[in-house]
Amino acid sequence: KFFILWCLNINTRLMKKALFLLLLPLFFFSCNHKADKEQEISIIPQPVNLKKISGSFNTDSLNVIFMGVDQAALFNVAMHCKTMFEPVLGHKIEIVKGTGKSGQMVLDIDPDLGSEAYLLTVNNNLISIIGGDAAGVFWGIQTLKQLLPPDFEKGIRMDAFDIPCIAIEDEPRFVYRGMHLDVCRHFFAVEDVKSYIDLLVLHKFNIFHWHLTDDQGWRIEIKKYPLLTEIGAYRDETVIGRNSGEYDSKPYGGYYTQEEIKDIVAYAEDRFITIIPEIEMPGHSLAALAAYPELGCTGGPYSVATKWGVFDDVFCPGNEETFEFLENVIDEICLLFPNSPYIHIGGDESPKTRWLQCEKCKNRIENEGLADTHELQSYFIKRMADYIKSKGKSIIGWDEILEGGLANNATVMSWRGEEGGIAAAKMGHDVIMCPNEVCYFDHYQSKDTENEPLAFGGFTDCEKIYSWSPIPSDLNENQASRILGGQANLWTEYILDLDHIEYMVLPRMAALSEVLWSQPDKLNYDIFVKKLQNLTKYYDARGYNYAKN
Ligand code: TNX
Repeated sequence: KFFILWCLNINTRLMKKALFLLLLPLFFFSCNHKADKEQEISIIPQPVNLKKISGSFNTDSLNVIFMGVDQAALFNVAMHCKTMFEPVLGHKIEIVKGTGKSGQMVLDIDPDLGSEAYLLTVNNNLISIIGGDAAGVFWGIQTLKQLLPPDFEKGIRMDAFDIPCIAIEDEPRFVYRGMHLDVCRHFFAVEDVKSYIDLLVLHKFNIFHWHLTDDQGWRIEIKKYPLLTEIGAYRDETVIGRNSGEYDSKPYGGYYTQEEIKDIVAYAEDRFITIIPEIEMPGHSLAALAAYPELGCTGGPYSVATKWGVFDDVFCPGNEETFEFLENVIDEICLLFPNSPYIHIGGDESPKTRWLQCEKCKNRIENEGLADTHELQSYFIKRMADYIKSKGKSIIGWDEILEGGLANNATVMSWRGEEGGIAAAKMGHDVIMCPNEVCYFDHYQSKDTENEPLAFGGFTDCEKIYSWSPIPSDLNENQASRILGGQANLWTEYILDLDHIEYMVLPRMAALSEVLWSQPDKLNYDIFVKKLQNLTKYYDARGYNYAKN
C-alpha cells in the first residue's frame, strides 16, 4: 500500500516509466498464473458443470474399487477401471461391494441422474463416479482419464501421481452421437475396427454406424448366401485416384465372419457403444448382384465394382425373390446385432434406369397402384421397414427415403444438406443430422490440398464443425425434439489404412464431440482450441496420427 502511494507521488516521467517497466513482469506473471490455472482442467467434450476444488488425490493408496450396487454392467465398468489402473500403478486393485473408503474409488448408480449422465467428484481421499446408469459411470471414467497425466494412456508403469480435486456434473445434449465407417470401398481388419471404436470411446460417441455392403464389396458373412462373400467380397482391381481410368491390377477384398462380427459387437457393447449395421438397398448393391445376378433387373452378369460412383444396376423390386433374399439377410443381421434398435437400409443414390425398362418392375408398379418409379422406391423401403418392424427393430435410411413417401417408423439420416432432415422432422419423423458440408470427414480439412493426402474434395475444418448446430433454426420446439443427434461419416474411397482413418477423424471428431455432447452455452471455439493442445498430448501418448493443421 505504502509502495503504491509512494509511486503515485512520483512526478518525473522517467521515474514513472522505470516503475512501469519494473512492475510489468509482475503483472504478466499474475496473468499467466491465472491462465495456467484455467487451463489446468481441460476436458473435451466440455462438461455441463465443472468446479475445481483445491487439493489433490494421490494414486498411491488406490487399491480398491468399491461398487455401490451389485450390477453386472457396473462390474464391467469397474473391470475397465481396474485394467486401466493396474499396469500403471504397478499393484493389484480389488473390486468389492461397498460405498467407499478413504484413499479409494467408488462407482455407483443413481437412476435419477438420467441415462448416460454422471457426477464425478475427486477429493483428497476419494474418487467417486455416480452414473445415471452404467454408461454414465463409463463416460465419467473417460472424463477422469483426461485428468490423469497423458502418459497414463501408454498403459505402462508410472510413479504414483496426483489427480486434481474437482466436482463435475455432466450429461450429453443428444442421445445419438454417431461415427460412421465405410468398410466396403476399403476393408479394415477386426483390430482396426476395434481401434476405431476406441476413438469413439475417448470422445464419448455412443453409436458406431457400420457401412457393411456397397458396390465395391460385401463385407459380412451371411450363412444362407455364401456367394455374397465368396464372390461379393472381392473385386478384380481398384481404380487409381478419383476414377482416373487407370487401374492397379491387384485383386482386393475381405469380409468379417459372423464370429468376428460377434466379437466386435461385444467389444463395442462392453464400451456402451451401439453398432448400427447398414445393409444397402436398393442401390449400391452391385457386389450382391455379382453373387446373385437373378436379383437384378437384367439378370446380369454383374461384377463387383472396381471404381467409385453410382451404378445403374440395383436390386429389382419387381422380383419377389429380391424380398425373400433381403428378408433372409435381415434375419441373420438381427441375430448378429441383437442390441441395435435400428437396421440401416441405405436407400441412397439408387438410379431408376433399369426399373424403367424392366417388365417385372412395370408389373409391380401397376399391381400395387404406384404412380412411378419414385413410388416404387418408397414401396421397396416401406416393405423392408415393415419386415424389420416385425423383427422388433426400425429402419434408418439416407434422406432419399423421403422419395415417394416415407415409411411409418423410419428415421431419416440427412446427408444432402439439412433439407431432408427438416422435412422429415416436420412430418414427425426422427432425424439424424449429417449434412455433407459439415459431417463428411472424407473431405479435406486444410485448404492446402497439395500437401494433404488425396480426399473426396470439399473443405471441412474444426471451426466449421464447431460452429454447426445440429438443430436447424427453422424448426419449432416440437419438431426440434425429433433431431436425435448427429453423426460424422467416413467414406473410404481414398482411405486405405487405420493411420489414414485417424488422420481424417482426429481432431475433427473432438470438435463434433462438443457439438453433440456439450450444452450450447458452453461452446467456445477459442477455449476448444486451447483444450485441443492438451487433448493432443493424449493422442500422442496413444500414438495416434492426427491432423496438425
Ligand atoms: C455419397 S452419403 C455416398 C457414398 C459416397 C460418398 C462420398 C451417401 C449416402 N452416399 O456412397 O462414398 O458420397 O463422399
